[in-house]
Amino acid sequence: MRRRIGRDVFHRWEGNPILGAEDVPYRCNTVFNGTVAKVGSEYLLLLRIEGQQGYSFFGLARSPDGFHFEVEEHPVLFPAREGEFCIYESMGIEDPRATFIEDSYLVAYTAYSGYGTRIAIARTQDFHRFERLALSSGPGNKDGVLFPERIDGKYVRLDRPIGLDVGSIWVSYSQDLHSWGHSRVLLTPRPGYWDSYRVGASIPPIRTARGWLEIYHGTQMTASGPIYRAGAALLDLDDPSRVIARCSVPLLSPREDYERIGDVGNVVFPCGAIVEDGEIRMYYGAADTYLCVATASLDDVIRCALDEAGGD
Ligand code: BMA
Repeated sequence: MRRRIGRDVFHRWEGNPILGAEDVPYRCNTVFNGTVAKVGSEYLLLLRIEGQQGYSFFGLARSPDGFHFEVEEHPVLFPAREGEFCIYESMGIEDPRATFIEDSYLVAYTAYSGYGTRIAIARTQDFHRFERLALSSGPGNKDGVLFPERIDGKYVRLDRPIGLDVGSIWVSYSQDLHSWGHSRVLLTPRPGYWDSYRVGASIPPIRTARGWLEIYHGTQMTASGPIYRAGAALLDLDDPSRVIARCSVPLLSPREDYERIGDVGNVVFPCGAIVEDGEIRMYYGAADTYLCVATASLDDVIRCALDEAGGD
């Protein structure tokens, strides 16, 4: 009998989408691009919610099992309306990515204004109170993800500056989360591949025996706009500016209606993942309209990054 292995390395949960606008207890346009944290025995999702006004803010959802989530009554973080961050968040805050480092969560997110996008960093313990720490990049940068530990005493981040309209993943280092430097380009779009148009970091890097696992998003431009897919790369544990391996085929591609049809169709956009018992559970925005979850064995994802998974 022909073996059916499915077309994606990640398997969608049959209850997808796990959240849509109808699950949010206040008026909004969409809920998507959420990052996950396990606090005690509870799973939390910090969600990008786009209000009906058109700008985004963050809400919080809770779950006992990582699949069935309830969105809290009130949003937890709005764009700053005063202080240093205010003018750079005037068009919203987007795409949070939470990293547990030392004794708290650092959330890197996109601050969006008429001056462009910047990577902002906020600290939280409980996902209710946030301390804005740094506007950590100039304009034209986004998709910031922080590593969960310092390397050689420095914070490390992947980010996505746009140079000459080319979107590549870079690595940068910092002593204090404010000033970032020693930037190097890491992963660039590959002509002829599924990630030929732009690439950006998606989930905070995960330490594995084979290197830092980075699940990133890559886009391919088509006559009807870009297609967003998810892929994987492995970076050296001691020197993350060294790429060990990169998948040639994606891990997850938009195929279901909820990924194909929405405010921006043909998008899967991960912002967080949890590894438990050898399984990686990835949370992703679908079509800029829903929040979904998909799982894979960590070994399969690493095999895919190493290009050992086969595929065509
Ligand atoms: C990216 C980001 C994401 C969004 C994606 C698809 O550039 O803005 O927030 O999900 O585009 O529209």
